[in-house]
Amino acid sequence: MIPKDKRDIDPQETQEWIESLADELEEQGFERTRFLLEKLIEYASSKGARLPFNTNTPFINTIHSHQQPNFEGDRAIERKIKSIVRWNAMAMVVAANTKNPGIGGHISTYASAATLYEVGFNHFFKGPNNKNGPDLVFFQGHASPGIYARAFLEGRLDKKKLQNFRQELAPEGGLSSYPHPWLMPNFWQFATVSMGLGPLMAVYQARFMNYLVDRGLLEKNNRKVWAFLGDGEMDEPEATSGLTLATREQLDNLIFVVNCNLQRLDGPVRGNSRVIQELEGTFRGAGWNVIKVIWGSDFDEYINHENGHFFLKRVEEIVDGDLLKYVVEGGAYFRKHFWGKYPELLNMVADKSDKELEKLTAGGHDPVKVFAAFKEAVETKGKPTVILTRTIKGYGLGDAGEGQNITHQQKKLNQDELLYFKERFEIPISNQQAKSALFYKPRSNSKVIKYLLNQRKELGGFIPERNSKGPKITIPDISIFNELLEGTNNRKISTTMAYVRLLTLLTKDRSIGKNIVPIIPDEARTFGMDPLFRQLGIYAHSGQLYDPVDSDQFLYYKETKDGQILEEGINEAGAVSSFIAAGTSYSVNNVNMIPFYIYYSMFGFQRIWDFIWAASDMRTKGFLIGGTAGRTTLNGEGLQHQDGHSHLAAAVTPNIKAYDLSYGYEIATVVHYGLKDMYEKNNDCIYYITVENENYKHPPIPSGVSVDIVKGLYKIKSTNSPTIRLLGSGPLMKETLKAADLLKKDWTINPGVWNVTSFSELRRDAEETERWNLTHPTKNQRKSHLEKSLSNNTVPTIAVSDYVKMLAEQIAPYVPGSFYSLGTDGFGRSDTRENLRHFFEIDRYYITLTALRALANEGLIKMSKVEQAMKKYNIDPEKPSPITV
Ligand SMILES: Cc1ncc(C[n+]2csc(CCOP(=O)(O)OP(=O)(O)O)c2C)c(N)n1
Ligand SMILES: [Mg+2]
Repeated sequence: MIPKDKRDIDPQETQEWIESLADELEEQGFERTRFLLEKLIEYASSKGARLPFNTNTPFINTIHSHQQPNFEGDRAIERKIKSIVRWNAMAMVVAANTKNPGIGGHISTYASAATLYEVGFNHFFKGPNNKNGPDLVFFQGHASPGIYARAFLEGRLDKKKLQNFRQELAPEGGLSSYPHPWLMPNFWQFATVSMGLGPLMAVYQARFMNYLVDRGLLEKNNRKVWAFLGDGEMDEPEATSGLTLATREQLDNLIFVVNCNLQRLDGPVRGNSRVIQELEGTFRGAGWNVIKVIWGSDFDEYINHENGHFFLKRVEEIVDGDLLKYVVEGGAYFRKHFWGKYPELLNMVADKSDKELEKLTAGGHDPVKVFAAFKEAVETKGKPTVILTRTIKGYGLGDAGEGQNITHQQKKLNQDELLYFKERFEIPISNQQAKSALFYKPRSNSKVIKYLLNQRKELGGFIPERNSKGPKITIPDISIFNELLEGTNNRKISTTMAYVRLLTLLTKDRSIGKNIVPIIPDEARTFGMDPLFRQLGIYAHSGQLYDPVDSDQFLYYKETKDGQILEEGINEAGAVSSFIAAGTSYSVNNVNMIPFYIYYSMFGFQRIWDFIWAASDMRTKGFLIGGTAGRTTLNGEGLQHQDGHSHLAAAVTPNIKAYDLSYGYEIATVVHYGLKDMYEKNNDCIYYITVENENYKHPPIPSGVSVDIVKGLYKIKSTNSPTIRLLGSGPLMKETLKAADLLKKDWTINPGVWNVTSFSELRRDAEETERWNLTHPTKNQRKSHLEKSLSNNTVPTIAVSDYVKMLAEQIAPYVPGSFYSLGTDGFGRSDTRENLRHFFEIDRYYITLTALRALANEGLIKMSKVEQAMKKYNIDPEKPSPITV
């Protein structure tokens, strides 16, 4: 008999319906039953019955006990391996914090996830030599001690390394706190600790694998992308933002495993409801295959019991806060508060002691249940799978933190707690060794080690393992860009147009054209890239299933399975994840791909800097192109579009080389150098180039400046005995040259003029030089490019850019003479370029004014000349400041 439901006006009839369904289930099976139910629902809906939309299934395991496959391993040995890994992971954190209190580390995350990872390592994660190609695994960053502890058993990391957890600076090296491909370049592939980025990056890695296959650049394979995620992490907006893309693209190579220990750092993820059910709804709604692994095998007997419906009813009543309390309070409390609600339920556990009740396993700690879920996930076709698995945070810590609110931060165990841990997981070491938290590794010919190595061998070798070099690649000669190097004569174009031309030339190149990945978040028309739609095609896994509205035109919107362009829609976070997937392809797919991601520069660093930082962490290569950049050059769009500061962010991202360019030949020079730098010399960096939309004539490249363009500063105009010099940059080069004309014409001053292509590269070089000089005081002191270029003349310098003043100021300490920076601090405005440049005080008149005042400050001209200039150029001394509005 099913339990009473208040809404049920005729329980007898309900029971009859259920019984006939039960008969059907028994006789005809699931498929037929599901069909009948669907028909009934369809019929009821057609008659006007409005059925509530429900994305949830009952709060039990998706795979029922009678559906689960056999576990294909030696459970006893695997338990031993797992216990030893648990011990060493815990000992690593405890030892590090005993030696250096406050060094940090996490015990509880891995403690909850151990079974998930061990089942993966022993049975699923394909290694680099697997004939189906290696899987990619995004590990939960805070679980890294467990991943190190396993690598220790595998013989990949030695004891010294483990002792130096979080002490990479130790002379013999150490282990990075979290996954980091710079600090451990042969080990970690993906940086995951900025939570929420991992899930989105994983979606796009899976999608990019299909892109490579669909374009014929990678053989069809059976590789999977696994993303292990925290349930708290799923609250980050990025974590769920790729879910519908994953189904739209039918990413059956993608598996999310959400470690639902129901806790985050401060406390419960959802104390008052159930995070697993909430996530189930989200993922099912997005069309994913959802496998819940909530209850361990110990619970099967209650679910399958003749009174099992009481169990089903009870689990629907409780919330996560209750589940957490049962763990912390123990068996008697669990009996009273959970089972005790209904006599039928209480009866079911009458023969169990409190201790036994306490030990009933959660689904995520039961290898049999986890194995079943992983197996179904890898076999699922046509859609991605998420496994929502219930675990216990700090599992095995006992009083030291199991399930407690403080558990995330637990880093130290006292001697009793260490002994408890040792006993609970049967670690074969002495009590004395346990109290000292010593590492334990069985002999290499022991069953445990042999088994573990054999499983990895069968699966194709160890993971994680990072490949640091892509295959050899030859970059074509710079002459492919001759058209840009030669200038535009009288034709006026923008640097954006020059960039699009460059991209077109590159994609046509026979040797590397196919490796170029143009990425764009719904802004191709803004940048004049739409002709590429037809030429290169827009990637669509399913091809083009419709006749586009512009199909009668030559440049129609062409979607195709082997399309080269990744048109990501209004989704900068997704687009940069594609950039990361393409830019790490040399390492994770062994295929050199060269991403060119162009976007509205305001929606780059400002909006998704964390992804760009992660890209840098992961040694991504490629070009980020900040389009329509410059606070006054992008006129008309107003304050939310006008970027005057992305170069500051770029300057402090360690391996980003940032350029704000004025002319087509500069773009050709920098891109060509960048291609060689990244793909021939194998330097792992990102080139950030801002391009603008102001049209003007582009001169041909002056001779001998290529090297200096890349270094960040080259000479445009020299004078015999200069009294002042102007540094222009990007779109403000034009105003700088006009100012030089004014100075000459109106004041007979002839300034030297330089073009700064990169303030940040100049500063880096100067700082490195200074650093060397500091520690080599008696050696011949070195000179930076800035010094070599400018130190012949100690005259005042006026630097101007379309960015905040701080951009140019970063080189001030290294420039001889006084230094004045003009820039665009303040909110943007929609107005003409001319008005904006006046408003921000960076136009030719303000440059001239600043130059005159600099000379007056030096006593070279009278201050009254400055006032004269203000009158002459109509500069109002009481004009409102751009930064105070
Ligand atoms: C973007 C971001 N915000 C905050 C943190 C700090 N942080 C690290 S772990 C953690 C809690 C993680 O909880 P959950 O995702 O549930 O993982 P668990 O450790 O419980 O498996 C927090 C808040 C972070 N690493 N990244
Ligand atoms: Mg959690």
